[in-house]
Amino acid sequence: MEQKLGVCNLCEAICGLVFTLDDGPGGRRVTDVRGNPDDPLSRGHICPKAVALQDVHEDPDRLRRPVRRVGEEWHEVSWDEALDLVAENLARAVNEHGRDALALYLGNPNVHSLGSMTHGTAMVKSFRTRNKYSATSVDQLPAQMLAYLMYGHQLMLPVPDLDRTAHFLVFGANPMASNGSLMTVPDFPARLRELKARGGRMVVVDPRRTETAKAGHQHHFVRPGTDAFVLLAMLHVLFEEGLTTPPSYVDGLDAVRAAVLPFTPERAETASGVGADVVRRLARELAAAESAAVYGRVGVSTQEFGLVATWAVQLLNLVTGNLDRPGGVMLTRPAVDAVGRGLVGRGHHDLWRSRVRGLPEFGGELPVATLADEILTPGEGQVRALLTVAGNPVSSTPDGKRLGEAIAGLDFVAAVDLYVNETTRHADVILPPTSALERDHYDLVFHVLAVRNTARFTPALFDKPEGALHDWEIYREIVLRTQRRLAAKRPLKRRLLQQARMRVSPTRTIDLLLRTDRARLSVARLRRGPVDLGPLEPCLPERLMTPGHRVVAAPPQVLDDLVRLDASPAGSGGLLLVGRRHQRDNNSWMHNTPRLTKGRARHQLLMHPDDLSERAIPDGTVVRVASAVGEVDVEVQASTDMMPGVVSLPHGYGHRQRGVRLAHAVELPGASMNDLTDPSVLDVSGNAVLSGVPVTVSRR
Ligand SMILES: Nc1nc2c(c(=O)[nH]1)N[C@H]1C(S)=C(S)[C@@H](COP(=O)(O)OP(=O)(O)OC[C@H]3O[C@@H](n4cnc5c(=O)[nH]c(N)nc54)[C@H](O)[C@@H]3O)O[C@H]1N2
Ligand SMILES: Nc1nc2c(c(=O)[nH]1)N[C@H]1C(S)=C(S)[C@@H](COP(=O)(O)OP(=O)(O)OC[C@H]3O[C@@H](n4cnc5c(=O)[nH]c(N)nc54)[C@H](O)[C@@H]3O)O[C@H]1N2
Ligand code: SF4
Ligand SMILES: [Mo]
Repeated sequence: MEQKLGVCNLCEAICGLVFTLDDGPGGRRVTDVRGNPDDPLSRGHICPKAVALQDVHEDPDRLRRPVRRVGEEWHEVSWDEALDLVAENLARAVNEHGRDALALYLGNPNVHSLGSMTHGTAMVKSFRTRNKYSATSVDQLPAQMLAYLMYGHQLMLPVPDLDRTAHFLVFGANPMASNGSLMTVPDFPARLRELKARGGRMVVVDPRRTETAKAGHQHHFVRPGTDAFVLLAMLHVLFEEGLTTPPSYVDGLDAVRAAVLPFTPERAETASGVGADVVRRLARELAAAESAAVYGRVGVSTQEFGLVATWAVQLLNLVTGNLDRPGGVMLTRPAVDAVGRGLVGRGHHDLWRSRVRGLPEFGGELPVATLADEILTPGEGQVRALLTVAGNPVSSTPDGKRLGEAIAGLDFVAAVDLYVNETTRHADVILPPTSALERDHYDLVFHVLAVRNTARFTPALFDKPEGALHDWEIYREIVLRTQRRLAAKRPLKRRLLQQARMRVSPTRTIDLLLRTDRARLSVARLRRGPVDLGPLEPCLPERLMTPGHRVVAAPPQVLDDLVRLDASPAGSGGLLLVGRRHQRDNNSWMHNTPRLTKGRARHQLLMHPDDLSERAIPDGTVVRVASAVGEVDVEVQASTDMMPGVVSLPHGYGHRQRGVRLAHAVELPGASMNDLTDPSVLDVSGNAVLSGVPVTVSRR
């Protein structure tokens, strides 16, 4: 028996783990997974998903060898054959139709893999296509764009200082289930208990009385998609009542004050259902708190006014003096400063636009909601081939059904993925990397977003199996083999430099980065265990990356969109659909592990009993949910936790309808929420609108 430190890379909480390994007849196996009580960040926390790391590792359905699709059948092929096939066809698309003919889609797990961060990004750059897409534009694009506009870097995202805050105001996030996002907070429940014990308060604004809302002190229902009205009205009140105490290094506050003038609490009440008195109280309580952090996440960023709402969240922290203050929202100082050292670019906006809909790029990416248009619309620059890496856009992006059909018609599709999913089932070749337990890990991104500065390197639990490749080795091979076949060669010197970089392992790269950063750590040091670098520290305005180190409080892109908000029609009064996460789900995957899927079903459409009786729909029956783009059939469940007029469905279900059979586990019921979401409606940032989708619900 042996115990080894490890990490869970399934969500942003990045919990430190202790694995117990035993040698048995079938070889070495994990026999126990626990939270590491000595971990300075996660302090022993673990959730049910961590044990599923083992299930994925041992899952017979997980791909371990490259596979090639012939018709509906998959055949194992050698790495050489698979990689050459991919290189040949990617190069062909580029050689025959130009480099924009190749589209790339990067899914969420890339951010959770060291190899993807060090080598995947290099692979993506090497293709120099404008058709670059990722899960960012169905998630946190407004936050990144704002960080770029206001603070000068897309990842300069102030994190709630949860361990010290006196007042935590949450819009559109459910950290009790999600364990936090753009806020790496491994043991949210414990930290919340501590907040309460020191007399702090948590207030939640959400169209569903969520697990988080129930754990807090106050909860207010808000009509989906209307947070901007509430948040702007709070700013309005703060200015009106002279409750602002902004720092000195801010430009544009006069413009902000003028811009929020039309957004009164009364108007917020009409639009959002949050009472004008409540809006005033929320603003006054925020200003009066000894320290406060306003936090908005998926529910706020994936809506029609996501950029404005996300901006207003930042502004509330700023004008109440809570930016860069202990207990407020603060920047981190990780052991590898990915932001300060430029490992991630600062960002750029609207340097080019998408071919079909003319949507602006951000940071080199186009909104994934327009990928199907770029595939289906003929003309120069039309997408002919697609490479997806750790993603499932058919399940995760608006009108997934249409996107799936579009992908099925492409000349060539390749995927780097562990599974045949709703998207990769259309691939010609799937290249599976090693599992998370077989590779070294350091969290380049999530330490940047963590509520405490710590550093942790975890070596692979198992050796790389014979005949397997790590993801970074797959990226390296794709780059080398494709470049050889491209007609238009880049200058030799650049190619050689790039090839040399691709050959250095992620672990060596991290070691170098650790050694040359402020804390002077190393992989060798971190092999002995994680290191605590202390609580978050004030560091502004010096670290701002804007000209003159000033916060840009009123970016024109936001002010322009206030005009659109001002003119937006009041809701029709019909039903609005929102999403939902459960602790045992992980986006669209991990439904193949019985340990996570057993127990009470959780795929249902939640609906208020009054809304059910108004339509004479019996609780528990299968209903038809229809939107502007599609319809799904799903079981309905009455819930007084829903705001009347709002229904909620988790995303990432409906595998069978999209052609995927989960052989190893029970066949899950449920439908894909993204068969209902509408790609034609976008936030000004280009982010998809997944919250507040107008739907009808009827008996079948
Ligand atoms: N309606 C609705 N839609 C949503 C959301 C919502 O709230 N509502 N949430 C959105 C959000 S926040 C996100 S982040 C996206 C996620 O969207 P995606 O990133 O497109 O999808 P995932 O479901 O995360 O699928 C990840 C895929 O990566 C594979 N994978 C897992 N680990 C690895 C690995 O180590 N290497 C490789 N190569 N592959 C791996 C899995 O098998 C799976 O197929 O969904 C978005 N879509
Ligand atoms: N267990 C689990 N954990 C996860 C994931 C997972 O799939 N499962 N996914 C991970 C990923 S990729 C991410 S990005 C994070 C997301 O982390 P969170 O942002 O915490 O995600 P959700 O749980 O979807 O919470 C969004 C909340 O917004 C509410 N909401 C919907 N529309 C509106 C609106 O218009 N206004 C307001 N105020 N609220 C609204 C919803 O009711 C929901 O409670 O979670 C991560 N952690
Ligand atoms: S909260 Fe759960 S899924 Fe997230 S990192 Fe921790 S153990 Fe893994
Ligand atoms: Mo996400």
